[in-house]
Amino acid sequence: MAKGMTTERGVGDETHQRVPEGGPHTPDGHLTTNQGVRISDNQNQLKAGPRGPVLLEDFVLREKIFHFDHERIPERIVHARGSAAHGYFEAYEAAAKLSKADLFQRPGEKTPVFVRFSTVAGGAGSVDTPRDVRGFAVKFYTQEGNWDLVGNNIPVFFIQDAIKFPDLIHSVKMEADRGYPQAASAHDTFWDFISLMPEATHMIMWAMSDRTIPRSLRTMEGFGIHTFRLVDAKGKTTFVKFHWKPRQGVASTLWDEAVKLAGADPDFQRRDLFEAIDRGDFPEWELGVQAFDQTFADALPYDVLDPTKIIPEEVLPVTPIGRMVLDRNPDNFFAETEQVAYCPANIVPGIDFTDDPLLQGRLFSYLDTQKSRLGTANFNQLPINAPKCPVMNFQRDGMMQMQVHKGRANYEPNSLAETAGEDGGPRECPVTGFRTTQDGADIVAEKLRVRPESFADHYSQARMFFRSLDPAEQAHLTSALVFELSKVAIEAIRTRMLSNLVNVDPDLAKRVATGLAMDLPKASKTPAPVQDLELSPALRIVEGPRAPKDIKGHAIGILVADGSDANAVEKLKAAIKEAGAVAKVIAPKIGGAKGADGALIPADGQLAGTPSVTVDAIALVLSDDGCAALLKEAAAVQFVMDAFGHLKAIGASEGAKPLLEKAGVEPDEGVTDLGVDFIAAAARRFWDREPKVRMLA
Ligand code: HDE
Repeated sequence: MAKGMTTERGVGDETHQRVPEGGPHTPDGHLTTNQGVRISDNQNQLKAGPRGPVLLEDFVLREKIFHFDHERIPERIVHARGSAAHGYFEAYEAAAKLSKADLFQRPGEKTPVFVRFSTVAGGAGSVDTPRDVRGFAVKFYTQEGNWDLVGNNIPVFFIQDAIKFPDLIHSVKMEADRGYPQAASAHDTFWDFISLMPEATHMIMWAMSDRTIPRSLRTMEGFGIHTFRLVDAKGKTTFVKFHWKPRQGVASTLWDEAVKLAGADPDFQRRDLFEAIDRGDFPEWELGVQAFDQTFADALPYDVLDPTKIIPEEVLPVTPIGRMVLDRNPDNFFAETEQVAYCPANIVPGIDFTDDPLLQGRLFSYLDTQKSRLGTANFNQLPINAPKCPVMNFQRDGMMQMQVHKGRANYEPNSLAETAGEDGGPRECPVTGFRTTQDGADIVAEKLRVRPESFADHYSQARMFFRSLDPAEQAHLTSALVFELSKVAIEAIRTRMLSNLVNVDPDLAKRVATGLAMDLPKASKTPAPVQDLELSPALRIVEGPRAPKDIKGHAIGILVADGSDANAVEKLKAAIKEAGAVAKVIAPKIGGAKGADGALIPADGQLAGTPSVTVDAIALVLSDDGCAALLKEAAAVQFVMDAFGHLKAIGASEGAKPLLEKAGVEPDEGVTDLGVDFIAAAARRFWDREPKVRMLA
């Protein structure tokens, strides 16, 4: 049978599993059933007469409909909505000093990866831009097995103990009786739970900050959250916290923009990632670690096993140990993005766990959930999950077994297998096989259901986070709390939440109370005194150390209409391209606009379907007449009004001035002509403008 035929499947041999573009092919181009029988007619069912009943014997119809009926699998209980890409990881020299993991040993060598970004609360078909934590899961296909670093875009978590996870997720998902809201934390049950769980307070500060409304999946940091261990060749272990730092910079949207994006393009972030990779603008992250030992950990005022705490970068800098580039889109969303199965328990020699009680619970959950989602213990044989190194054991059979294991011996030790050595084989490898580190294992303890005293401080880092932010971000966070709590119908929940916020920062609590038109209650009881920790400016996005430095990777919308200067459009497009950004010409009609010289200016998007929330800055290239026509088009006025309100750069031709005026644009640094100033301005947002356009809490 020829290679590439759909009926020939073998695990680990990708050429057999890829169905060619354009659909399945037999060598002579005929469709077949799944049994390989050629299909004579794929348009009509088998009927008794041209207008007669359908015959049960139509196996072609029955097989096709049966398969279709079963095309969906259960969605993930959390992180159902995701977008993914292939790429590679390259270690730097620093990595091998910390860990003997094979992928860290040869700087510059490429290890394949598959990365899936996700929202947490919404279903698989929900929008891309709700206020939500984003998953950041990386599968490294190393030569010594798969390593999954299953992280988030926020470095802390809501809870300290895995036993609380089902409660947390039940509270944030659609309410049990009414089935809404979808993909939103702004409702009673979430805030009821949170207000009763002070340990969530630090995470709530992050969740209400601009981190949970990222502009792009490409402009997010990623974090492993838990403290892990790296193990070197001598067996020495080092504690580490993993960080992914985007080369694209860290950037978020404004809340109003995120809300409008949900309507304008529910797939905004999925599309953004796909298109960037498609055009060769490969997103890149640096992997870094905060590495430390037990003495360092003991000196900290919080416990490194507590996943609600960070180690500020000012206290312990991040050491870069490698970089990751995403350079290939999935060929098939279902086969890859949907069927990929991550698991924090997938580690390789050179990496090990700690006793973080949240991590320990996760080590159980993921394997278990894959069985229910993918239906069989053999999910590891799916191409996207299969290691790219040899797999050999005597696990056998099970639903959807893809391998045809030969021979009599399915036990170890045995002397009958073809590969068996003298002592019966294949056998374990005591030297190079994975061995759990003994570090930290010298504890003899009672069996207890308790929270350690060292996990008791729930507010100090929440305070540090809030106070470290830029004032604009503080205002966004405060307004987000007002927005969310305004959706909470039960007043007692709002009051309880305000009591907790007083512990974080009395001023923050007061601003939220004012925004809700409620009295400020007394602070809730704290199990540990709240400390004033050193602030950490590294936590800022706005004017922070990782804000995007240029317009590389940004999208710039150029609004044109009949009568626009085609030369000016061309010049602008060239300058945008030269700067590494993408120009999108937007016109009232998708067929384009007629330029002043009569030639067609082709359009990439139609005005009503391409509002300014879909781009990072706008340029208006309009003639007097073109502008006059657009003054009567609400979508054009809104286009400009939103760009101004979302603090974006606006470049305008002379003729476009009346549109600026109608949209309420006031002159500032971000409002320019179409020259070089515009390209420079398009790199950033104009935070000083915000108080003019929005009343924040
Ligand atoms: Fe997950 N989580 N999680 N989680 N998680 C899942 O596994 C779970 C937690 C994270 O793109 C599930 O395959 C428990 C923290 C990501 O496919 C499930 C606890 C962090 C993804 C599960 C946590 C994460 C998941 C659902 C508390 C950041 C998506 C589907 C102990 C470090 C991976 C699945 C993808 C997915 C359980 C907490 C990240 C049910 C029990 C903390 C990025 O197994």
